[in-house]
Amino acid sequence: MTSTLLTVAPTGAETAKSDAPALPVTIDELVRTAKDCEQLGASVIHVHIRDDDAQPTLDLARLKDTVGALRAATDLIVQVSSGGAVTDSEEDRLRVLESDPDAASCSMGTVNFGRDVFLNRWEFIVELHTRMQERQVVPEYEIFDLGQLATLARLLDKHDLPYGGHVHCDFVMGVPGGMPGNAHALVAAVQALPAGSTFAATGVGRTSLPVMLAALSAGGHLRVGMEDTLTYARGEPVRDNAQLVARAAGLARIAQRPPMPVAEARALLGVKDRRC
Ligand code: KMH
Ligand code: ZN
Repeated sequence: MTSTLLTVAPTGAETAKSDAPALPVTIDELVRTAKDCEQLGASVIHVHIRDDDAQPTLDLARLKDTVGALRAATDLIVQVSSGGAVTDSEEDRLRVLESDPDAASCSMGTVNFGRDVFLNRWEFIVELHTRMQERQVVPEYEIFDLGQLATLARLLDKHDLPYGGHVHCDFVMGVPGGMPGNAHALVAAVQALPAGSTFAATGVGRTSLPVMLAALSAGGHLRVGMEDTLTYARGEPVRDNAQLVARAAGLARIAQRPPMPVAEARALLGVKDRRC
C-alpha cells in the first residue's frame, strides 16, 4: 500500500493575525502547531515567519531560530518558503537558504496573485535551484499554472536534478490568476509532470476539498494549512491547522493511502539528515 505525504503550511504571508487569531505567528506558536500536526500525520512543514508585529518577514536570524526550534521539537522535514510575500526582494528570498533548512520551496514562474504579482524570473529560478544544489537543500517545485511545468522541464534539462535526486512538485491551485482548483486542471498538470516525479496538491480557499479529493484519486500527496485555507466548511472558520491536517489524514486513510511516516518522507525526497 502506498502512503500519502502530508505537508502542513500553517501560516503563509497573506493573512493577518487579527483576521485569523489561530494563525501561528510566533516561534512558540509554530512549534506547538508543528508538534500537533506531526502527531496527526504531517511529515513536512512549509514555513513562513512573522515579525514582532505579526507581519511577514524574511529576517534571517529569526528564520534560523525558527528552523532550529522546529528541528529540536519535531522530526518534521523543515521546508522554508523562498516565496515569502509578493513584496519581498529576490536577494532576501535567496538568503532564506542560509537558515540551513532541510528543504525550500522553489516557484516555477510568475503568476498574477489576486491583485498582486508573484514575480519569479527565469534567472532567479535558476539561481535558487543552483544554490539549493550547492547547499544540499531539497526543493519543492511550486506550480501555480500549467506552463510552469514547461519551465520545470527546461530547468532540469539545463541545470540538472535537484539535491536528493528526486523531483517533487506542489500544485498550488485556485490562486486568482493561476490554474483553477479542479480535477480537470489537476489531471492536466499530472500529465505534464517530468517522468519519475511525485506531486502534492493544495487548493486555495474553497478549492481545498475538490483538489484534495482529486489529488488522492490521482495518486498524489497533500498540502493543507491556514496558508491556503481559512474556512473549514461553508460559514465555518478553520479552528486551527491541526483540524485541517486531521481531515487530510482521515481522507487519506479512506483512500487506503494513510499518512506517510516522516522517515519514509525523508527517504522519498532525499533529505539530508541535519538532526543531531
Ligand atoms: N506568499 C506567496 C506570494 C512559497 O511559499 O514559496 C508565495 C508563496 C510561495 O507562498
Ligand atoms: Zn508559502
